[in-house]
Amino acid sequence: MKTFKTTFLLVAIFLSMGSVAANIEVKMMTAAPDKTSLTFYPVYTKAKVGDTVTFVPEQKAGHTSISLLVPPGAESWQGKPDTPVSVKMTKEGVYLVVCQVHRTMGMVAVVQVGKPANLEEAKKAAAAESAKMLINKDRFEKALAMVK
Ligand SMILES: [Cu+2]
Repeated sequence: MKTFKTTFLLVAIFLSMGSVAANIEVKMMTAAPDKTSLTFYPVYTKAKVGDTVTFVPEQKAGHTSISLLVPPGAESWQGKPDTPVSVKMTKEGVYLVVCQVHRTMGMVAVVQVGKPANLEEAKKAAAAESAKMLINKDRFEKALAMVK
């Protein structure tokens, strides 16, 4: 009976928390359905604190997800080539992601978690990175324009 009460209480607490943490997939693609190439797909992702974002290599081309910028207090990450990497989003803010191999080709992504408190910092870092790109120089800017 005690176990039942404890379980009931835990379920009640869990339900009162509202939404359940989600698993969100961002593909790393050489050729994407929207005709773009060398891209994270989607380029912009919105998540909640507690969600997990997994970067999945859809085609093998050495795609490697690494964090370029994370909000203060959040952990950065460095994936391995052609290997999925899962990142639990524990802090609110804007995360900038690049493919280590194709960053100069504009293979980048933006993940927004909750409120974008560090948006100005993210815009500066994205502009500095975009200046080094050979193609798709506007990808970061377009993705950051979706941050609300
Ligand atoms: Cu890549």
